[in-house]
Amino acid sequence: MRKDFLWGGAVAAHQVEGAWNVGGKGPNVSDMMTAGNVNTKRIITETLLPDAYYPNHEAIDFYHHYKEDIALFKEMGFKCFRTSISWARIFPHGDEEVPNEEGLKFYDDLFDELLANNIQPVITLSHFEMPYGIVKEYGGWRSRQFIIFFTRFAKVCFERYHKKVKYWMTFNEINNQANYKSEGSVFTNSGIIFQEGEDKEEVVYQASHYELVASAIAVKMAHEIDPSLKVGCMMAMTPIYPYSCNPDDVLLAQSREREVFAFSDVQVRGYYPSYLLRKMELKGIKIKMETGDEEILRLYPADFISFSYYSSSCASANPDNLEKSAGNIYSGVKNPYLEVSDWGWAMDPKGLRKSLIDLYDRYQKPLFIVENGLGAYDKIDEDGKIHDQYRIEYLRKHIEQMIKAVVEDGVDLMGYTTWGCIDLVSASTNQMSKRYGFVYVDADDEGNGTYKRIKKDSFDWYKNVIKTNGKEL
Ligand code: P53
Repeated sequence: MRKDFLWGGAVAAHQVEGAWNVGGKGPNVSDMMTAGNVNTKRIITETLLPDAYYPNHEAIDFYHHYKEDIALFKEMGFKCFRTSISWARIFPHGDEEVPNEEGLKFYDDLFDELLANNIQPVITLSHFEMPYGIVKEYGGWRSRQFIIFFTRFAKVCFERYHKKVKYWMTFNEINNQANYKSEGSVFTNSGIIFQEGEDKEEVVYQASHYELVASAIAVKMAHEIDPSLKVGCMMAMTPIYPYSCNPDDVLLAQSREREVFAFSDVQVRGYYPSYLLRKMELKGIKIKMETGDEEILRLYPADFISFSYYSSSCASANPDNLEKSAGNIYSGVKNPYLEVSDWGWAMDPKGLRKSLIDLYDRYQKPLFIVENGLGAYDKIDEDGKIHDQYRIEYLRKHIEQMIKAVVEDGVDLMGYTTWGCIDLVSASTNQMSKRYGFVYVDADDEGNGTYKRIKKDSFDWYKNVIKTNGKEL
């Protein structure tokens, strides 16, 4: 692996920071969601209900613990740390002209602390997060106004932090919202709540168009402010396998996989792929584009492709007698060759190698794995420790395949950050008990606990992986 390979960990502001109404911050979409679990969906409430529990309000209180947490990342030897900037700390309602200085100052301090520990911040601008004020007032990304609000936010961040942050991403898992059947995903990606009777797919494609244009404008701004800045797209990568070699399965898998790639195709190639245009046409989906939109998309493609990888999925043209898989985003039928996690997500290390090859073949631009990890129930043993051998196994196997993709398949890979390097609030269920970290945080699904940090066994293991640049797994 190259010497400057960016080993590290990743989180998102709303899943760790807490301090939801501190420092002038306004509420964001995740602040409006109650806790759920595997069987119960989290609920989006229009106003804050006095008796409901909102896990993101406290999260792991990273806002007040970040120095202690960064010291732990430093101990593991992190080269980079991916987090996001909470948009509502900078623009509390979302449509202000002037940013909130206290919010900006918080990220100055955070980035300074990272840099002082030789850790490069890698920053997502909107990670399932946007001010709830403008979501309520304008209907989220349904409104073209959001391009103005977002690019204003992006510009403020690039201008303020360009000397501290080189690698940026615009929207987390932009393709996640195409899963319009999951209302939670559409709300957190785009601030959209569906209305009775509307064509959900059309609403989602319209919102995405605005996001894609906003993303390209952000690339333009970043390069103008500082030509050394790199702005990537961020997509959720889920390879879709044909369940069998029946050509019907193969064709179905291919068309599902196009849904996975649709948005990054626009962001990286700079134009809507013909298959997406044709699909919209055949379904009668009409989206509003303005003059100049296509030119912006074409002129300012993403500099690199970052992605999350957790799982793969299978497509079958005859799924009737087959077991369904629990999904992350692109659920399908269960793959009989793969084990599943506590949350039913198929664990597929070789799928990561395939993903790297597919993405590199498709785009020929540097790749960055910015999320990968195992959500599991951890328990503190009698010796006071957390023996998370299962997590070590999961990560070891994935890193092994990642290295093969680089060394044997010639993929250009910038770095690897594990998801939730410190335990955090889950994005899909809002549970605290779905843990990903090398560091345990003593907090439960109801917000009880001391918030004390405890190193798990995987902590020392990952430390050695980084130290040996992936030679010792
Ligand atoms: P959680 C769905 C499926 C796969 C990844 O997910 C997803 C989602 C979104 O709900 O999101 C990414 O916490 C995301 C992170 C998230 C992580 O995967 O549901 O970028 O914010 O926490 C893991 O286990």
